[in-house]
Amino acid sequence: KDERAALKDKIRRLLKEKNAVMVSHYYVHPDLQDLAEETGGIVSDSLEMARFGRDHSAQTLVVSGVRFMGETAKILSPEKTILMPDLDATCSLDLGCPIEEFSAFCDAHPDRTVVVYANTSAAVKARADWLVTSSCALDIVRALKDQGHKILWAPDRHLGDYIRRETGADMVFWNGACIVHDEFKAFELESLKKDHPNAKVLVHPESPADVIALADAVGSTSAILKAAQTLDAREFIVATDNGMMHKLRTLNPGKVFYEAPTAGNSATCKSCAHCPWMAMNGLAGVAQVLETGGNAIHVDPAIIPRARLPIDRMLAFTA
Ligand code: CIZ
Ligand code: SF4
Repeated sequence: KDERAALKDKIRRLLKEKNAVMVSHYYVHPDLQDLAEETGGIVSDSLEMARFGRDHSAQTLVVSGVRFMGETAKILSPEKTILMPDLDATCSLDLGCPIEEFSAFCDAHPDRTVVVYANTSAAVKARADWLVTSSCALDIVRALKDQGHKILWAPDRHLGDYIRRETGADMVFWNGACIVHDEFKAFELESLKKDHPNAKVLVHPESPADVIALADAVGSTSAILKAAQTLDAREFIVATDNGMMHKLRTLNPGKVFYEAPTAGNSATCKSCAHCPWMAMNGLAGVAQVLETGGNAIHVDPAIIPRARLPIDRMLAFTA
């Protein structure tokens, strides 16, 4: 406990000394979420993390999250130093969408507008027309459909198919999935609903379709936070990374939040619904990179302008 307090003090001091600011994702450890907010940074989803990093005056950003978030920050602010506690913190969606195969897939569908999720490499972004996150994907695809576009969607097939069902857009899909959300199970969720008949079910759309079908509210992390505050209920079952529980509980004292069941977490595993890459972020890593300047994100300068285009479109659309 003392060690944590000492690390937090050290980070507070180093942030000032280095003119740095921290941005943390909702899925990282509560210590990193609280410290980011307390020191003038934010805790948020990848869309708002990107916008905040771009607009903040600090010359150094510490990004607690996964690699694509650091890369997006670098693409938007190539002149800034972007540090991450662990450069091996990646994402199954990013890993499952290598640029060579993805580029060939795009070449095979030249008539389609390429829409990719934020959870992708800089090279994949540089091949895309639009970037989206789960908080703006529906609106952007709906607008493209209304303008007559046919869509090539990558990489999360559950989110893509959810958007297709909601918008009726003509879409072809890359076959990717999030290893966390893909594990939520509809059968077990129905039985948990029976145990808590008054609970409302909040689901992130990276989850399978039969889990989404049981939801009272479907949406991004920010939409889930909003639903927990506005829906008329005291109890909620939440199908997203359990890192979200911290914000849900602190913003809603008196409400009760249960984790939706995954293949393993009902009895045997307390932390199945948690991203192993998000979990690589910790206080010690933050302190270390601030002190040494290690783990700086590099993106090939040759692809930055092209990778920036779909991100700028998204940020302008959601402004
Ligand atoms: O599942 C993720 O990694 C999410 C929700 C990213 C994001 O857009 O914040
Ligand atoms: Fe990727 Fe899923 Fe982890 Fe998010 S929670 S970083 S989508 S693997």
